[in-house]
Amino acid sequence: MNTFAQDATREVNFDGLVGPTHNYSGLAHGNIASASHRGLVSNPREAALQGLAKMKALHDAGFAQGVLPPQPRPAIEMLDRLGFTGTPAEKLAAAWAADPAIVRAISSAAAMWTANAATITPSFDAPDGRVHFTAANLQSSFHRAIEAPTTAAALGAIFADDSHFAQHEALPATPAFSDEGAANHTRLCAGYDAPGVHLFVYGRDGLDRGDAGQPGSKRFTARQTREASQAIARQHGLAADQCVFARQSAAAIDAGVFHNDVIAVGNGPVLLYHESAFADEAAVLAELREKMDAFGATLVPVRVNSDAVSLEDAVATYLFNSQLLTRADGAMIVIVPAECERNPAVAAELDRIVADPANPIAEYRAYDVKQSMDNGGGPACLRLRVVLSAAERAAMNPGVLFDAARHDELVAWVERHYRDRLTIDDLADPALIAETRAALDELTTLLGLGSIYGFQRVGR
Ligand code: SUG
Repeated sequence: MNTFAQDATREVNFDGLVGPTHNYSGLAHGNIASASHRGLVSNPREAALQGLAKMKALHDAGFAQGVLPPQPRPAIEMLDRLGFTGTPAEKLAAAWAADPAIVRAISSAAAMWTANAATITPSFDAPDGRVHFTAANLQSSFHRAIEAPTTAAALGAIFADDSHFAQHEALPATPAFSDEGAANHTRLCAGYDAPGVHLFVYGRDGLDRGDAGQPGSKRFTARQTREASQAIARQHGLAADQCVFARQSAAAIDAGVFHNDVIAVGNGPVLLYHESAFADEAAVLAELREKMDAFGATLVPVRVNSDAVSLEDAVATYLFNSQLLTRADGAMIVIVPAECERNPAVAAELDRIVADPANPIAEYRAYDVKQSMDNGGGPACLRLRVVLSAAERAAMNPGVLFDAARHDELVAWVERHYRDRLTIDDLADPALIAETRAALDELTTLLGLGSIYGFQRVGR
């Protein structure tokens, strides 16, 4: 089936629009790029335009593209909860005086990485025939834990029709149920409108069983727990024969693989992965094969060996944080960060993969998303995949679907509102509050979303 046909079930990639406070605060645990770029001067305007250029290129190539709005930052509502009082500017000043780390966290534009926004099960696989969404609690860091309520509000406004869409509450925001969304979830299938096997990848056990919970890792605590992945599968009504729960390798986590999408990517029946991705590679492949076979699908593993691309190079170039997409002719294209082309070993491996007739990957294309990359976010981090039938696309809010006109409007909006330079000290500037609120207020009208932000409802 031509997956580009208007009546076809399609994968829509919803990219996060980079917010006006994009900065390098070095906030993210286990994320080497974030730590090593801490304190760099950011360029929010360039970051947003790089993201929009990628969206436009993929839209122009015929892929279905959507956009998700940024979150209001600085998050003044969070300062209320932390006991700061007064006007928004007074609260910001008091928080900065008390502890600049609070202001850095509540100013982060990290919601741009929408692969972490939620986990989604397409209607084809759900027993009630609806698309299921669970906003991720992102509880492993303060700057991201504050995303979940606004993410849920945005998804609720976009996928509001409950005859087609089911919204679940985020999991309890506690280490036992630590959930980082679709970055640790891959649906493997013969086609978007064929049954899928759901690969959930986790790094540690959450509930105490008297053992280590994360055997082997010495450097970083894993973000996703097995219990969180299992709870999401239950919420969405997935049965045991539809799921594979796989543990990440300790070596990968310690090398900076804080989400599985830094070391593996899947699309259709293809799983492109590094040999160090999983604690037990053979067992994961065997279980995937068996469960896919039962649904009439054949797994196509594309393994990248360590002697071709080291774990270090994989993390530094984000080779696996790429978008693997099905073209109109059924072959696949992989959208990689520009950093991959500049690394000879990675470029050679990409050449080998696209030349190999044993897999359907026929082409790769590189995009420059450096502003995001320097915080550990590649092309795949920037997008949330939602498989939607034609009826579901018709039932969703059309304002967030991307086309040439939407692109031009968003570029003009960015150019009107965004700064081209932001330092950490600039985050104390009270002018940012009014600037970002004015921008986001205009954006929700532009995208037809209504009042999804707290400040629009209570004017704080
Ligand atoms: O959670 N970085 C994000 C990057 C998320 C990437 N997403 C996926 N792999 N799907 C994170 O580590 C950095 C923010 C800062 O340091 O200012 C940050 O949050």
